[in-house]
Amino acid sequence: MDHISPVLWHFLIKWLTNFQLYPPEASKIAPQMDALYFFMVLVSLIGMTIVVLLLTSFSILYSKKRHPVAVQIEGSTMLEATWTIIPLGLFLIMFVWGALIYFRVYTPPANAMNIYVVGKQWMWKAEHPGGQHEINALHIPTGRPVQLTLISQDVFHSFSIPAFRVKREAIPGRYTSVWFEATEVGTYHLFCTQYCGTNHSAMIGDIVVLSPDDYKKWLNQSTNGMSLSQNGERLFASLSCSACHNGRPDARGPSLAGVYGTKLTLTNGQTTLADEAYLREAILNPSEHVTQGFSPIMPTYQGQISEDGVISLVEYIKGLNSNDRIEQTLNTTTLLPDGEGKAPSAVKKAAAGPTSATQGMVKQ
Ligand code: HEC
Ligand SMILES: [Cu+2]
Repeated sequence: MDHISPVLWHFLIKWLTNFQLYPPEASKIAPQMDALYFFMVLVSLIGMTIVVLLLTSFSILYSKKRHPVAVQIEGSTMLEATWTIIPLGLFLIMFVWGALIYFRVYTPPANAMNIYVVGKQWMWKAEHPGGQHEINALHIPTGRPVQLTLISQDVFHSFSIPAFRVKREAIPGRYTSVWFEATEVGTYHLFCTQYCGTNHSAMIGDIVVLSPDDYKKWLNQSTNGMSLSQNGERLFASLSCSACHNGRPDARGPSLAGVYGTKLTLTNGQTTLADEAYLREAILNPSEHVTQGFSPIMPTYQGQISEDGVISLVEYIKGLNSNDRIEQTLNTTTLLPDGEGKAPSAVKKAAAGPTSATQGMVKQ
């Protein structure tokens, strides 16, 4: 082919061989999402067919040749009611159907495993509870609901996995979440679907779905010896959170044991659920929501802890179920819990810090 530009030709071949009308359905929600989508396409097609048929037949039936003199027809309640009520019914079906799917996608089941995802120009960083980090990739098992808690470190990004039919904004300063359950082992595309600057199109990655056994293997291979909550415990001590949150009766701050998942009453009378998002807010903007019975003495940690550090602290606080646990942190400021059975080697790592910290920040 010499008449056609080689670039265009190459593109055409590539497009023809890779053309997929739909990405594979690789999550539990995908077939449900597609059913609604096909329903909407079908309704549109039927609507379009009716309009085109009427248009053509009327322009033939009522042409000037057949009807030289125009006749004015004034209103038909029956006709107008029909073309109002039928589409209204169809749109309401789409609305209710869509809303049901929406609530499903954005309400993670209680038994979902949680993975944190931090978006930044221009990459995705995933953090597993066990401390495994990955960049522009996410390993997950099949057959288990996975919840992602997303946040951005700079601008708006959007985390999209077409094969799972899910997509969720990663917003600076706020946790958002989405969940899915992968059904098919394989590797799928991850895209950022919110224009976020020069290299937006390179903000892509692989979602690697493994069988539960392979996933366990992967977790063991990729561990750096310190889980998120262990790292959080280290930060809790090094940032002196423990000076006020020591769990003792005369402590200046409230005990954080068991606080996760409870309803807190604030000084302004509002109640709020202490979820991940609230814990994050409480650390970064403590004066915005002061817990009843306490004075607003907690300093803000805005700018001193990276999002990764906050995630570790949140995971540590989530896991605190008794004051004894906090006492342990106080007693073993540099030591990690011995129950985990890997004290000596992990301690060294803890002291060195798993990631290089930004200048001026505490190592996290
Ligand atoms: C100077 C003492 C002080 C220090 C240091 C301090 N806090 Fe607090 N913290 C408080 C007080 C007092 C409150 C309750 C009033 C409020 O909500 O601001 C509080 C509230 C909280 C809450 C909300 C939970 C609740 O029951 O109200 C969280 C979470 C929290 N602190 C985490 C931390 C973390 C993590 C650190 C270290 C990075 C830290 N705090 C350091 C005094 C402190
Ligand atoms: Cu982006």
